[in-house]
Amino acid sequence: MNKKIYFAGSIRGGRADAALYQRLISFMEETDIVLTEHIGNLSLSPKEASSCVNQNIYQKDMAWLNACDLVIAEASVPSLGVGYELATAERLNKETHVFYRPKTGPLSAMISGDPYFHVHPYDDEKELLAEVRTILTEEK
Ligand code: 6IA
Repeated sequence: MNKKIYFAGSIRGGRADAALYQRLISFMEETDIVLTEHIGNLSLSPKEASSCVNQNIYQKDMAWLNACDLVIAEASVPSLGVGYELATAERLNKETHVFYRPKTGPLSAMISGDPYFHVHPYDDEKELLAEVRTILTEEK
């Protein structure tokens, strides 16, 4: 309850799963706090931005990553930014869970081959939400 979650999902890598991110974020917010709820914003545009805007995004996201209790990533849509966040989460020693649908495509070996990450393949949204609920109710 009231864990601070850093949710990572693709933005410039592609928005095919944006509606799924939105539903997953709402689900997690029933019990906990999602620091990065903008990832599920369906009107978020992945277009190019000024270097100043990019620097602000980077600094804010790194501060949230530092402050979070755990990281949950949906990595079915490959994203450079999500990969960077996962490597940073490992460096910061954050508990990190990575979800992906094998049906959509294989996960990068740089994530599935790194024993630091808790990797969760899933078939459908029901299974995704049930596994996330289990993670969020675990006492640490
Ligand atoms: O390489 P990607 O864009 O797919 O990286 C996505 C990941 O990087 C997400 O998990 C976010 O935490 C982070 N990220 C990338 N872009 C943004 C962003 N605005 N705002 C917040 N976090 C971001 C991008 C929109 C911009 C055009 C104004």
